[in-house]
Amino acid sequence: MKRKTFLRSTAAVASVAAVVALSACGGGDGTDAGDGGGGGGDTISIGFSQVGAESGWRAANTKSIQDTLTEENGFKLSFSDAQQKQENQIQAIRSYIAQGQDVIAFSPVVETGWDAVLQEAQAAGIPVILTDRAVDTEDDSLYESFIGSDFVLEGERAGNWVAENFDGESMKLVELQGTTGSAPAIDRKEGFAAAIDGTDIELIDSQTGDFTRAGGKQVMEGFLNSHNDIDIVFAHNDDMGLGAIEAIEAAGLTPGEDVKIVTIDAVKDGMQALADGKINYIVECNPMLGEDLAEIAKKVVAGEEVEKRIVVEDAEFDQQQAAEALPDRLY
Ligand code: GYE
Repeated sequence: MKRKTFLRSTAAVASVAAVVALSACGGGDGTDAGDGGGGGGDTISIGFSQVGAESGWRAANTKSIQDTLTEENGFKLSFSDAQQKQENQIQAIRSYIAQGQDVIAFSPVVETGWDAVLQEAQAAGIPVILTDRAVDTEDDSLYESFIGSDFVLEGERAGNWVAENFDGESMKLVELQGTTGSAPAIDRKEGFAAAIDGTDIELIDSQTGDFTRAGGKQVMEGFLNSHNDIDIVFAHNDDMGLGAIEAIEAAGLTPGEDVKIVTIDAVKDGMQALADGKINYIVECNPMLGEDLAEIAKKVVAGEEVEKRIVVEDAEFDQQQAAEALPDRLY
């Protein structure tokens, strides 16, 4: 299986959207596509299929996209929420194709199973931009650009923090995974495992909490019932970590002390829990992708070259740094 080649392709790859001009006449009745469907105005019609509303990160990401792809900025945005279901995303993308949108953008809930619908968009001459999460495909001509964080690196940074602080103490660790089959769940798991490899930190259990607070709480309750010696939780996002805090407190333990917690995202609620001492460390995942998406969409429609992979920079925070960063935190 060929996967993740994009992570290695650092060079800017020419991706001239020569077919874009044709897309206007491409498909469907164009009824819902504003003037992007060949009306000749400067407005770019863009259909965006969001994963869902599963987390604080997702809410911030949706806000960034809706606040940036505005009419004042030259866009007519059609936005849909797939409720974490791939079939809903495929359906949304098909309707954007039928409407003759100028550009289609989406954040794929899982990595595999996109080739057919992406080929349909390509056949209709509609360029596709990926935000946040990657697809697993052999044919990277099916999308123009992928804008998002390096999730393997995020997992590695979380694992490095654990290794640096607890190697030599025979700690037992449980993992709350994100949505099964999603790029961030696969990559964060991989990066983290590589970072703690060779240490005496032992991964004793690992299950999905689907990136939600309720999922994190429920899975953590199960972990606490079946293991009485959990020292550390690695949660693939803040929301699951926040759910785990509730389960840990309900079990009469002190999160951040009896059970250490490291998460990824650094959204406000997570940062507050970190500043309050209930989480020990957070690796950031920046959700503010709207501006990059707007810029790439404009370039693609203008037939300019765009970078195939745009890696978003992330920070990381300990408790002290979280307390300092919180007052100015945007998300
Ligand atoms: O970390 C999580 C969200 O794809 C990076 O999805 C995103 C992840 C994020 O539900 O909170």
